[in-house]
Amino acid sequence: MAANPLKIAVIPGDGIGAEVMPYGVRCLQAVGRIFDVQFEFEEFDFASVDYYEKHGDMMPKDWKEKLSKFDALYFGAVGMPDRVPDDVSLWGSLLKFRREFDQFVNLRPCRLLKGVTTPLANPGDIDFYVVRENTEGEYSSIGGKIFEGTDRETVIQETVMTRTGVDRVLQYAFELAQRRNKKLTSATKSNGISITMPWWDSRVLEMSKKFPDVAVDKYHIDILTAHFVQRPHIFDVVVATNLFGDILSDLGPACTGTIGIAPSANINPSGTFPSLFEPVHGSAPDIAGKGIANPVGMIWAGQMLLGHFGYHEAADALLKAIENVLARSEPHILTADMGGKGDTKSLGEAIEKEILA
Ligand code: GGG
Repeated sequence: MAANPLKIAVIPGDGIGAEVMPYGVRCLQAVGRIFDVQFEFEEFDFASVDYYEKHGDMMPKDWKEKLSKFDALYFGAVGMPDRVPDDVSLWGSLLKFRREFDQFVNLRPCRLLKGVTTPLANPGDIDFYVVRENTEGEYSSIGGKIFEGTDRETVIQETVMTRTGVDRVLQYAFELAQRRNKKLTSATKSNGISITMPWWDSRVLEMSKKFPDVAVDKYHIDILTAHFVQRPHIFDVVVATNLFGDILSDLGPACTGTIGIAPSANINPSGTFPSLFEPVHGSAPDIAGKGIANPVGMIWAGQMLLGHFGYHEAADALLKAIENVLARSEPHILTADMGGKGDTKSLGEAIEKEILA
């Protein structure tokens, strides 16, 4: 039986993360009231550049102790590059959560919802997951600079792939494919990146022997991005390294209308540590402070949180509420990224109202 009440650490973060978060919480509370899911929310001001400017660090020293007692983290966005370099804010917060809480799966659904306008000419029925390796790969801090400031300046950054790290995310992706349409696509670039990427391919081949009923195909990342745009309906589960998965899970939602609606679950499958649920989008400094950000990614991330804890009825109802509101395509409700004239408040409140209707 899932925990009830669910103890949720709310970490709004920066920019539009803090603007969409209240609607994520309100929608969870609304659906919780109907399906008898209790929440205990506690909000934290760290993992933000405001906190950094006050304290000289993105998080307090005891952040792990503070957050370990929660069932899940509900996270907005991080980064304000005009104030703190992006790599400092990201490595000081979100990447620490993913690594220290061993959230090695980043699950990112990509679905074309009714009523949402897509830029694609022939979208078909888009409904797939990107499974992104989330704790190693190209996101490594191993490397360095030599001869800085001279003509011989040299910069090196290593990619790290471990057998444990790659096999466990592949296993997760294969299991997901097995529960869905038994089709898995793997993304690499094994002609150009000639050590790590062919090795990833070999681990896919090895893992596929345990899942003979799952059809596997593999693509180089460059042509795969073209297929995402031209034939996105052919995909079901796409597994990729940390960087490639990040890119694909921005491109996928852009093909389904807007990255503003895309959710993401950073999962620690064993439950030893809390998992983290966040919108795919970042802090969007260009629109921050205007109240016009799309709250759907944040709200949908809350839906993934409910599903993660086995509250499937509540999760289905929340997704249905999102779908119903978007399907009505009311310009005064929808945000500008969806072609509307509404704002964060109009769209967030419409979904909350739909849950309670
Ligand atoms: N809501 C997620 C967020 O703030 N993303 C900012 C970002 O750049 N994330 C990088 C990543 O997911 O690897």
